[in-house]
Amino acid sequence: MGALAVVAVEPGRISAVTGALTAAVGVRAPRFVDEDACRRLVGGVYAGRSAWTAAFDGVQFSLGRAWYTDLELGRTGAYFADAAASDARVEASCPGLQDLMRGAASAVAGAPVAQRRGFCGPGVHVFPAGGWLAGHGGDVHFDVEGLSPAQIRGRAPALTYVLMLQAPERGGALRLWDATYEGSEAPTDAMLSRRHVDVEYATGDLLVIDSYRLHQIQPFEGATDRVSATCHAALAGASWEVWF
Ligand SMILES: O=C(O)CCC(=O)C(=O)O
Ligand SMILES: [Fe+2]
Repeated sequence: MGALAVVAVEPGRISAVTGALTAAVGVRAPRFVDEDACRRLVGGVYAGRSAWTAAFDGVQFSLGRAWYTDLELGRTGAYFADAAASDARVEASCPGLQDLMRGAASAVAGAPVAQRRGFCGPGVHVFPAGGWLAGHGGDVHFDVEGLSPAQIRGRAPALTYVLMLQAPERGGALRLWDATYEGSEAPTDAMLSRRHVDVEYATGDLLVIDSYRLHQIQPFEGATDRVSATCHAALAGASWEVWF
């Protein structure tokens, strides 16, 4: 069996992601966004700090609401009630970021990608330097929370997009396992013992993975928060839609 591969595509060629993902566990577009643009976006994220949403007792924050956090925290009512305002906060702090993420998803899908009705659009994760996740790493998980039972049953195509806006000083890779969702959100020991690869991010890199793939943020060090824009995309019927 070949090595567990994460392949790179040129930023202008991300339409090749879908094909590349049939053979690789992840596809990276190095420097998809240049450093100056990332710096501006990160400046906006911090200028909008009072509008961040905290989750898991301050383990992480987001600009814009993330479905999986509100689902786990029993806040789905707040998620839907706040969706339009969540998008307005992201746009106010990071103008153009949601369009950039949806544009990336459209380029990969080769078709227009719509915002999922009622859901929050692409948003930003902030994992604080020196925080719990920096010390322990994140949850080992699949990104299936936002998929409907029918989508999961039919294994609807679903992709996760991560744009690293501010890489931490050391560490903070995304570990990708040679294992995908098999009907339970709890990874088995057998899955965890399979091979894995750690994707190290540089600021500006875009990573695309199959949302059914087992993954985990690795611990990180230094005084710099890990700040990344994220969205999930899935084929719903005949068209793709995105949410955070
Ligand atoms: O920031 C990352 O590298 C991945 C984040 C993640 O796993 C998620 O948003 O579900
Ligand atoms: Fe994830």
